[in-house]
Amino acid sequence: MSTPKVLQIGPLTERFQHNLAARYDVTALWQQPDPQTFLSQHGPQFELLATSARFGCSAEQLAALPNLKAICSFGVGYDSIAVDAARDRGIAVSTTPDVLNDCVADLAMGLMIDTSRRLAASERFLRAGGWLKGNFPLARRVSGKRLGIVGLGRIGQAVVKRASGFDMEVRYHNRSPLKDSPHGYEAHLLDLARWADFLVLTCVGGASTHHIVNAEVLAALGPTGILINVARGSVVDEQALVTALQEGTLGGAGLDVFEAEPKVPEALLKLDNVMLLPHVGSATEETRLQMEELVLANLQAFVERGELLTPL
Ligand code: 8YV
Repeated sequence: MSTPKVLQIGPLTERFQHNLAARYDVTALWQQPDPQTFLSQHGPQFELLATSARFGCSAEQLAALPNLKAICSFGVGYDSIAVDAARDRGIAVSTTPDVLNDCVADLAMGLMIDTSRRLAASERFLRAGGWLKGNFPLARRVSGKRLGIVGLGRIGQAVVKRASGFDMEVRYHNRSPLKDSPHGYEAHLLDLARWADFLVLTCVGGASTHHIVNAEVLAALGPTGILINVARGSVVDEQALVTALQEGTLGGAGLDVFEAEPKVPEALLKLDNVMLLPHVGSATEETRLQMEELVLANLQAFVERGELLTPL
């Protein structure tokens, strides 16, 4: 049997590249001088595609791959993949769910603790010699606060599990209530924001959630409220967020994702009531290894049995 061909959209780790190349005849699209021209000439050769939440697969790319059968993506988000077009053509799509729940939830807790107790801000104060002149201003308690989750899926549940150790009351907003959830459901995001001390975003990105956290929601969260975003930058109206933080109508924000990442608005960099992270929710050695292994296992299952292990 000949080695199956795999088209890869963008690079992952060296280890992944090595393991992929050991099993497949890999074509690196990003290394082609003109990727779209390459696709229009060679697209029909490929039945398998490897990508990531970051690089995705656009509708234009998909259109140039008439024989594609499976897309195996690294990451749980699929807003960068033209999934509707893939579904219409019967192309199977896999992501890497579950293996990253704990790390993303850990990071969300870290952001909650940092933004309310002001860990990084107080460390900056100490390093700058501020302590020699006086005490750092009082921060805010984490334990016992009200936690509003936007998108109570697998990652949201992992955040809730951690929050129970902090005696937090939990409510959530999804498009519809979950059948077996013990937590209060808010049909309107605005009502959840009014109620919550922390509003934590663990929902999907893409058109269905674009800018759902707008100026009104931020105002409802209020001057002592804190927004945590470990989902996608597109969920938040970033300009409205900057204004709310500058004017103090929102207490603080912990952000791992941004609308135009890796570009972060200058105005956010100047603020002290935010913690800004470079999209590191799943970025641990352990989790990234499991994500890589799951992409490889999905490809293998599809080649051997025509089935993905973790289809969308
Ligand atoms: C990815 C992510 O690691 O899983 C996701 O959707 O956003 C991250 O965990 C990153 O985007 C890799 O492409």
